[in-house]
Amino acid sequence: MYYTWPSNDYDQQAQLIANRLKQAKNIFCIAHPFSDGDALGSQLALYHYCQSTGKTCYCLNFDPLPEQISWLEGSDRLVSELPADIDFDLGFLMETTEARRMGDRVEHFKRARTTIHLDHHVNVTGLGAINLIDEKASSTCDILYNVLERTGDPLSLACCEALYVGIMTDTGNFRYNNSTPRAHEIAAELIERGLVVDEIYKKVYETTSYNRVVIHGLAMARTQRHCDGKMVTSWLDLEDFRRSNSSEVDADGCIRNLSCIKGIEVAILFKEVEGGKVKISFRSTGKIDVMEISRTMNGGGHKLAAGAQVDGKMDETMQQVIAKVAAVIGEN
Ligand SMILES: [Mn+2]
Repeated sequence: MYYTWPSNDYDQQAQLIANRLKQAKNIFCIAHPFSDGDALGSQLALYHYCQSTGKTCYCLNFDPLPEQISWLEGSDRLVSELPADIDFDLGFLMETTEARRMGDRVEHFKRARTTIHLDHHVNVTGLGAINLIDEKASSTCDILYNVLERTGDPLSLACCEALYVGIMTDTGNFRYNNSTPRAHEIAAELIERGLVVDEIYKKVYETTSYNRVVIHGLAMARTQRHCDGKMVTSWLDLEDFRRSNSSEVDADGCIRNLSCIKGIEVAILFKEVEGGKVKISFRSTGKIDVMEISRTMNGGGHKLAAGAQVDGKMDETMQQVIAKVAAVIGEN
């Protein structure tokens, strides 16, 4: 289903945006806070397209970039302010489901004479004068490629690389079910333009830090089984983070490793945080609704991935939560 405006015809709409882009001189773009590969990829792809066609493009971005994508060419040219003396022909809003998530950023969007919103999430309200929102698209970079292709202009290697990283990261390196035939087609077209995919893969997925490996190792070594192997748990306390000189961000992905264990229904990771609190992450393989469980602790999320933060000591919290989840598993 496409949600587009003014036309509901995808081709027409993509061509309209391509034409506007070709005519424009001064452009800027915004994406959601705390960039992922698709948010940064779509911003930088637009930036590189503008660079090679003699246009000015400002990429507004206010947050630190994750290491996995910060190597992308142009990452050092992001700005946190738009120059006051430029009249912007076009402002792009990308990879953003709702204005609320943008905070003050949405104010910037109003600076452009024409606003364009590109996105692939479900239930998105188009916030632009022109919107191209395709729920079936693998990523925003997928949609942006369809627009850039229609300009007829050649795409630079840096532009192709940014688009590829967006599609690659949003599809989990072409493993998730949004790895559509079109996503593969676009990847093929980008590769034909000269991308070196194994180098990109290495930078995105096989580059990590020492601290990250150490903190993951600690969590993995403490993995425990409960309920005949239907539940697995592990934990990290503040002392672990201090000793390994790592931060909570370094522990990202631990829970995914736990949830890959064959035969489990629920994986839980407990992390001690400052202020006498414990953060709890839940993953379900399908049978158990972990959002329901996390809601009983004032947390949230969705059926297969949820989290909560509670006051309390690690030992007691773990005992209580494990008992609660064991009861849910027993009922199912
Ligand atoms: Mn995306």
